[in-house]
This record gives sequence, structure tokens and C-alpha cells, in this order.
Amino acid sequence: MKMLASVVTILLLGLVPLAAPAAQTAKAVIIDVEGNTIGEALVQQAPTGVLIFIDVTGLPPGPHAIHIHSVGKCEPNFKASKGHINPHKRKHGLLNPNGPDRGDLPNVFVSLNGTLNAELFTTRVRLKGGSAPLLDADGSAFVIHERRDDHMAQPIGGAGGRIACGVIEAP
Ligand SMILES: [Cu+2]
Repeated sequence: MKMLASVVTILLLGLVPLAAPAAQTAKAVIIDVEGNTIGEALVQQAPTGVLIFIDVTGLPPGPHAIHIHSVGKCEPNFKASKGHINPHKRKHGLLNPNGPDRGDLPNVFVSLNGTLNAELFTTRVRLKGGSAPLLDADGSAFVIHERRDDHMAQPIGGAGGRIACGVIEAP
């Protein structure tokens, strides 16, 4: 009986981590310019920022800019996602002395077969709360651009047109 009690105690102790608050997550279904679903991104709130997993197919191989745009709308032509999240009017660019804006992220690299699998992390946004919440009243969206971001030029590092977009939504 004593042994059973200890086993139960161990099991209960084992449950303690599960009782912690569930991690906040969000998801974005990524579409191409024709509106076809080509992948998804998962956003997970971490203690100091958000971790982003992105999994997309059918993109042109090579480096591409990816940013977080300030409105959670893709249509029409992805222009509805507006510019980058930028509550403090910083310049664009991770290398810019007057930047970065809150939507800036490192480039991602699409393999020769058109697949993109990347994990990104930024401390400049949160899912909820703070000065740049992704899940605010008008939402936010990931936008992938046709070219790489030079992390310096205004307004988007020479990244060119918008080739994929995904509205960030609570699960
Ligand atoms: Cu952008």
C-alpha cells in the first residue's frame, strides 16, 4: 500500500508541468498570389518573443524576405496586409542603425524543389499584449517577398513584390 502511495505521488508530481498554463499559439495558412493554400506557419509565444515555424511548398528557390505585416488580411493582391508592424516608426532593416521595425525578420531560403522549412525567432512582437501584439484588433499577416531583404534599404530592403501571404489567427 505504501508503495502504491509513492507511485501515485510520483505520478502526481509528474503531472505538475501539465498543469502549467498552456502555451499561447497562433497559426497562419499561407496562400500564393492565386489564392491556393501552399503551407502554414505556426507561432508560439515564448518568454521573450515568438517562435515561428514555417512550412511552405511551391515557392521560387532561393532567398526571400519574410515580414510581419500590420493587418490580418491578404486579399486583394496581399496589399491589404499593409506595411510592417511598426508602432514606433522605426526604419526598416535588421542592419539599419535606425531600425528595425517590429515586423522585420531574417531572410528564409527556399530549396531547389520549392520547399521552405524554417524556424524564426523575434523578440520584437508578442502574440498578445505589449506594444506590438500580433493578435490585435486588425490582426497581422506574414508576407513572403519575391527577393531577399538587404536589411537596410527603405521601405522593405529591396525585397520586391509579395508572393505569399498568411493571416495570423488564434487557433
Ligand atoms: Cu514585407
